[in-house]
Amino acid sequence: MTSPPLPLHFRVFFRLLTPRFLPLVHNHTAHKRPPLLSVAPHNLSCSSVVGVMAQGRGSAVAMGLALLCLLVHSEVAGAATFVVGDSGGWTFSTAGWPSGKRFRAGDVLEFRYNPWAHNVVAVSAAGYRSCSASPAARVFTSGNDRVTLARGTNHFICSLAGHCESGMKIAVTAV
Ligand SMILES: [Cu+2]
Repeated sequence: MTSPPLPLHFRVFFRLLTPRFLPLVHNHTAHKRPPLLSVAPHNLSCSSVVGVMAQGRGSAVAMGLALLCLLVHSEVAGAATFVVGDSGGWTFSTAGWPSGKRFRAGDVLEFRYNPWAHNVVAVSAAGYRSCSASPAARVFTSGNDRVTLARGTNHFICSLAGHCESGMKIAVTAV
């Protein structure tokens, strides 16, 4: 015996209560860039590896660890998350939001919006200019979409009628 599904308006209501719609007011600038991987099992840290190498006792293992340290600190640790539009979220007049910010390939854009009112579509430069999406375009509709930036300029629009024309579009260049 299963109970019938909740009526749609209840489901919408509960959906709006979920935590991801509530924290719109917190934390709108880029998060700090915490290392994704802490290379410190037991007493081993990157600095101790460097110390071992400096003392001329470098082994293949230490070499490997040193390389890993380099990788972790240069690439992976650099990934940051940006909430698009900051406290206003992904909405009209967001087009100017990227200006003055520095994005890197691998950084994540988090689009927060009401999924009943908007969407996010990854488009080409031409699609950005003309506010149009090709049928093959990636479309995001969750209301809390995380999109990883590729190197170069990444373009996104809302494809609902008139929204892109009202500034619901961003071009984000990642280096
Ligand atoms: Cu929209």
